Amino acid sequence: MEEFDVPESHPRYDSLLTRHRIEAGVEKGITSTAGLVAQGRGEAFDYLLSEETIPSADAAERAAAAHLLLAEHPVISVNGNVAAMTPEGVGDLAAATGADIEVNLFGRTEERMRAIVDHLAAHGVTGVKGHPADAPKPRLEHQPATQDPDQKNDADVVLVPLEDGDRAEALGEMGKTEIVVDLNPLSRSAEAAAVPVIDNLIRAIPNITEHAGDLADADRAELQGIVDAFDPEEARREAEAAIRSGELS
Ligand code: PTJ
Repeated sequence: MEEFDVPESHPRYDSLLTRHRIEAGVEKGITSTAGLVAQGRGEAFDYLLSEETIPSADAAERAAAAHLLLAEHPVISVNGNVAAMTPEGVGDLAAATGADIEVNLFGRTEERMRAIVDHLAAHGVTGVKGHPADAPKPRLEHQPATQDPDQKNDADVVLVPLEDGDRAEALGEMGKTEIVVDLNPLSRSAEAAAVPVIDNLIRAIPNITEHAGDLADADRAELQGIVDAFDPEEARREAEAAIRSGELS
């Protein structure tokens, strides 16, 4: 794959870098080809949001940080897109919140599980769960999404960036507090989430980490206040309104 040599001053630098990472992820066997399609869909929404974190997304990111800090067993779920886009960001967020990192793939293969664990390790992220040695059996084709074999079972708060709608709904039904990062405010995943973060993952992960750093000394009452004040419907509505207004881009 060609080196990425776009200057940082380029107005669409982050977007082009993300695309480059996803392409490289496919070449390395980390990201699925469906992941390329998902990225294209995300880019379209991000373009309509002017590739910016809108205020309601920032509020969602603060609520996400508060949830992760309050949790007994927070888990960050990593798929092929997340691993390719921001391996170091996932490590930083886990360190800031005490969350476990698990690889959970929609299109699961042992090769891809291994490639992702190795890729994370190459970026200093170790102790990742869900690698082939300790992973449960992959879901059989006929099993419904509710019989998810993923290892989030004993988690109380899960961050599932770019999750497939069926799996997001199944997690909600399992009683998990679900934080979803998804640029589409109308997606079923965003609708299933207690905290829908309508932002690009590449901006959302470091911003949640920053909020977690700010809130590191906050007591439980303060964290709970942030969680209680957050309204998921309002966050989705404001993102949709921003997209429809056409004022941003
Ligand atoms: O690696 P795997 O096998 O687990 O597969 C991962 C994908 C993403 C392919 C899988 O979960 C999938 O098929 O997802 P969907 O159903 O295509 O949904 C992806 C959602 O993420 C869409 O609503 C996109 O708009 C959104 N999205 C794409 N890129 C980004 C994004 N949201 C935030 N940041 C992005 N960079």
